Order: sequence, then C-alpha cells, then structure tokens
Amino acid sequence: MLTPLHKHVLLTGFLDVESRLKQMEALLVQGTRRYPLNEYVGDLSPTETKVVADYFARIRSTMQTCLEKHHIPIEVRPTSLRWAVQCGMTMLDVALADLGPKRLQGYGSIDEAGRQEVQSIQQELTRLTDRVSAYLSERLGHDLPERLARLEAAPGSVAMLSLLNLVVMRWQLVEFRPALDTIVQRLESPQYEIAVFGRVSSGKSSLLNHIAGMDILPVGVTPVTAVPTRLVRGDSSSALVYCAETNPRRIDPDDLVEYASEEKNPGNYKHVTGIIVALPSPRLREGVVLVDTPGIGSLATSGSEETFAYLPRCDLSVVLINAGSNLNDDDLTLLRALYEAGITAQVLLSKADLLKPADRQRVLQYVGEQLRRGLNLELTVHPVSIVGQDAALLDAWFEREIEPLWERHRTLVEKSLHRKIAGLRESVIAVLKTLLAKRRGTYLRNYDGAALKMVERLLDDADAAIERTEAGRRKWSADATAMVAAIVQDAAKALVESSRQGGSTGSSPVGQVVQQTFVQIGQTAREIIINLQRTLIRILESLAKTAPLAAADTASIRNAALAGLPVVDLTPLLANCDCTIPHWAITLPGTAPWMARRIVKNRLAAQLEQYVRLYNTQLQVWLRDTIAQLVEPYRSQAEVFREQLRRMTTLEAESGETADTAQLVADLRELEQAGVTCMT
Ligand SMILES: Nc1nc2c(ncn2[C@@H]2O[C@H](COP(=O)(O)OP(=O)(O)O)[C@@H](O)[C@H]2O)c(=O)[nH]1
Ligand SMILES: [Mg+2]
Repeated sequence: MLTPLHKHVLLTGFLDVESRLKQMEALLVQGTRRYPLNEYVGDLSPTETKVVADYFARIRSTMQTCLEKHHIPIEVRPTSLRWAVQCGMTMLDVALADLGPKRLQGYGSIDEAGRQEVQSIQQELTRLTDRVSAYLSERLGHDLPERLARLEAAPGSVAMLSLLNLVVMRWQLVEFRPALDTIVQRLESPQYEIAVFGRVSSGKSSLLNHIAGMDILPVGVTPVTAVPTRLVRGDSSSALVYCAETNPRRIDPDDLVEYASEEKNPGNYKHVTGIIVALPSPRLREGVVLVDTPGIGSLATSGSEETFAYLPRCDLSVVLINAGSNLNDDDLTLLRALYEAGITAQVLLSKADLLKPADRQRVLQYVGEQLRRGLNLELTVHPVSIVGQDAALLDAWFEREIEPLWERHRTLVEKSLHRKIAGLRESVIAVLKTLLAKRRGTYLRNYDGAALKMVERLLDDADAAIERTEAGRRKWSADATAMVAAIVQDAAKALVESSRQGGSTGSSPVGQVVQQTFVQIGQTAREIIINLQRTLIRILESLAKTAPLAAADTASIRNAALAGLPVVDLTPLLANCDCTIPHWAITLPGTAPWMARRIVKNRLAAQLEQYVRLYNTQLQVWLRDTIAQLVEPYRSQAEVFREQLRRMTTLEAESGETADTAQLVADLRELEQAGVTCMT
C-alpha cells in the first residue's frame, strides 16, 4: 500500500509535527509564568491549556498508531539531554561574559560605582550558572541510592570542615556558607532532627500533635506554619519565638497560632525565623527534635521556600503523602532534594482512614511504584492516620521505626553530620572543577597560541568535510543512463561467460549482476556517510582535547541512525533476468558479446532505468536526512567551540591569573585527597 519512500516521507513529516508540538508546549508553560521578561501574555485559561494539551496527546497517539500500523521504523537519533543542557549552560555563560564592565565600556564610559554594580550582577549570575554546570557534570542527581551509599562510605571529618571553610572563603563560594554554618552550629550542640515534610494539609501538624499527645500545633485547612517549628522535650509546656529583629520571646504555647499561621501572621510579616516548643511528652527525648515544616506545593507560597531552605539541616525525614490525593511532582521533587542532601526518608501514607482497606493496599502499591519509577528508590510506604482505630497504625509505626532510634541518637547525629560534610565536599569540588575548566579555557589565549590555531583548523576541516559530502550527494543521481549502460555491459559479460561454461547453474548470471550492482550502489552511499561520521567524530574529539572548556559529545553522532539505508524490492526485475544467448552465437568469435549486450539491453534497459532512478531518489533523500543527522549535532557543538575561540581572542586576560589558577588546582587536589584519606 505504501512504498518505503512514502513511509519515509510520513516519518519525516511526523518528526516535524513533533518538534512543533514541543515548541508550543514550551510556550504554554511560559504563558503561565508572571515574569517581566516573559514575552507572552498568558491569555489562555487553565482549562484551555489543558484542552490544548489533551489534543496534542491525541495528535501524538494518532501518529504513533499510523507508525505501528504501517511498520514504519522510527529512526530517531537519541541525544543526551544532559549534554544538551550542559551545552546550553556554556552558551548562557558566553552571554553573561558579554555583560561585564569592559564590554559596557564600549557603549560609553562607566564610572566606578557603575562598574562595580555591573560586575556584581555579572558575578552573581555566573555563580548560578556555574552551579548548574557543576551539578550536571557531577551527576549529583543521577542515582540517589548510590549517592547515599557513597556519602556513607566516605564520611567527612571535622578536619575536612575547616579545609572546606578555607576553600569556600578563598573562592567566595557564598552559596555554601549557610550549609557550612549549619553544620558547625550543629556540631556544637548535636541534636538529632527528625523533620516532617509534605504538601500543605497533608496532615503534618496533626501527626506531630498525635505523637506528642497534645494539641499544640495549629491545624487547619488553610495553609498554616510559615516557618519550621521544633518540638523538644521539656519539663513543662512552653514556647520560644525567634524573630529577625528582636530577642527571642517566650509565649504561651496556646498562642502559637499568632505566629505560626498564615491567617494571623500573613506573609510572615512578624519576621519569625524559628519556633521552639518544649513539651513534657513522654514520647519526646532529650537530644531529639521533631520538626513541623511549612509544607511544599502550590498552596505553600513562601512556606515552600522555607521548607527547602531548612531541608539540608535535618537528619531523618518523614514524608507524608496524603491518601486523599495523588502523588505528584512536588512530592517527587521533595524526595529527590532530600536524597541529594544525603537524608533518608520514611514515607507515610497519611489519612489512611479515608481509604477502604482494599483501596489502601492498591494506593500503597501505586505510590511505591511511582517512587521506584520516578526516583529509582525502593521505599516502604507506611499507612498512618490520627482518626479512630486507624490511629493504631501511626502508633505502631512510631514504636517500630522511630523510637528505636532514641537509643542511638548520638551516633546517628554524628554519622548524619559527617555525611553532610562529605556531601558538601562533593559539591565544592564540583564547583572548583567548573571554575578551573573556565580558567583553562582562557588559558589557551594567553599561553597556547598553537592550540588556538589548532581549534580553528579543526573547525575548518570539518566544514570542508561537510561540504565535500554535500557535493557528493548533489551529484549522486546525475547519470542514471550511464549507470544502466554499465550494468548492461557487466550483465552481458557475465551472460557470455556463463554460457561458455555450459549454461547457468541455478540463478541467472544477469540477475546476479543486477543484484550486486544495486547492493554496491547502496554501499557507496553508506560509505559516504560513514566517512563523514568518522571525520566529525575525530574532529570533535580533537577539539575537546585542545579546548577543554567545552565537553564534546560524540555519542549522538556515533549513534546516528545509519541503519535505515533504503533497499529496493528487485523481485519483478529479477524475474525478467532469465536471458540466454542462442547456442550458435557462442561458438562464433566476436559475436557473443555483441549479441549478449543486445539481448540484455532490449529486455532490461527500460525497466532497469526505472529502478535505478527510483533507487537514486530514495538514496538521495536518505543521504540528505542522514547527513543532516550527523551535521546538526556536530554544528551545535562546533558553535560552542567557535564561541570559545571568539572569546579567547577578544577577551583580555585577567591579571595574576597564573598564580590564581595554581592555587585553584592546589585546593582542588587537597579536597580530593582529603576524600581518599577518609575512605582508607
Ligand atoms: N481524615 C483525616 N484527616 C486528617 C488526618 N490528619 C489530618 N487531617 C486533617 O487534614 C487537615 C490538615 O491537617 P494539618 O495537620 O493542618 O496539615 P498540615 O498542613 O500538613 O500541617 C486538617 O483538617 C486535619 O483535621 C487523618 O489522619 N485523617
Ligand atoms: Mg501544619
């Protein structure tokens, strides 16, 4: 029904549709953001957006059905998303480099205050992009269980903390300051912190009240608790409220709602920074703190940020998933952040009383499955509740999973803090590596003119190779008639030879020649591509070696789908290849070749030409697409190198860079070394 060529055209069209859908989806997401630099007005209602998205899904499934029905192989080249984002970050960096005071100077002189202002904006933005690059290159978020095991295996020591402190100060890695301070503080007064996390209204405060055995934390359907609230063991009930500007204030625990609720303290206008509640509850222990967090998700507004800011501080997390709603991205983001910070989680299905026992089992399984799929984490989900008989579930969980920790809380805090130090070390190393790579990038300009020339030459070589290949493709189908003549010639020769040897054995000699020729034509096209592929890979690898700032990803070029080389069905043609030469002609010298040529030509030439033309067209389309598949990923990478080249030749060198870079290398080495000594 559909020829291979038709199918190919369909597939190409579908891929185009897909990429347009993706573009529009990105717009739809942008439209929902209120942000001055956003160029789209979000004039689609949430319902409209949803309906559009649903139709997109249907368009996709229709295309998929068509592909399956017609057995159209999907030759989509997989490209590493990590790499694409890394590349994007490099380009961001390049854009930011253009915002420096030296550049602005070109648009009119700039005074010292202006210079400093611009520099600090540039530095702040660069710091952030560096963090993203470092994060991606270290694969921190890649395999959570593995990360936890690694931190466990190489715990950080207190000595490492002072080294980290030194490095953070020297390189002004201000973003690590809070984490460092927290760890130091906590080393001074070690307390084991168990924090309860979850979306607003998942039942966090209710759960802690039930555990404490008193209604101490405000509970409500509207978002409450704008800051983390700590519960500790005390001789009597009391509460301390810490505010930004004033000394801590002792309050009646019944008045907590005045400070810890959005209604009474909207937007935290009272600037509460922390609340500690002491309770004479037998379930609390000296040295252990239970923490109620503001909650995450869309309802939490500012509370979400507070929660994530607090998160790295705790030692064990209890994450509530509301049985009455589905697990969503907020929950997964939270768990991911916890595991990245090296903190284990107890996952609870709260409000289990809302589900019938049969449904409960199903939901537990579903949540477990989602965690496995979304985060690669094997976690047991415990159902809990504070209502009626089901409250026994919560008590049982607490007695089984939490109370046994009381005994060991001292060792647990110590282990947890060491894990945090090790985690911090990993992150600092990642940032230093990024800094170093950038410096080495600028190195080239100053110290290695030969390397710069090399980059330039490699880029030119690649362009030439691409141009040669393109020229080969354009010429491809130039002369079908000549090709047919050549085939006829070869086929006639084979026919004569076979007749002289007493006739064919099995398949026809003419058919064999025809078949071989078509295979050869295909092979030639394939070789053109393979040559280009090899050249581009080689050049990218050399580029990456010469200019270490940008990473090269040859995988997308290596894995480009070269398998789709078109084939023609020659059956009707081959059926026609059964030619023979009259017996008398074979014996007459000089006659046989001439006669064979005539026979083959008369019988096959017209049909052959049709086939050759068809195959040529198919191959040309294939060549065009496959070249594009190779050239696109190459070009996008080459762009990065070219930018680098441009920067190196235009930007001025920073003064004193050599000594600076040597120090950076030394710090990096010392930090890495410190990890090794810890492990042994
Ligand atoms: N049915 C049921 N409702 C609960 C349970 N725990 C909490 N709730 C209700 O859920 C709502 C939110 O609880 P709250 O503790 O304030 O949630 P938070 O925002 O996570 O602290 C309140 O109306 C509670 O009464 C439970 O185990 N079962
Ligand atoms: Mg609450």
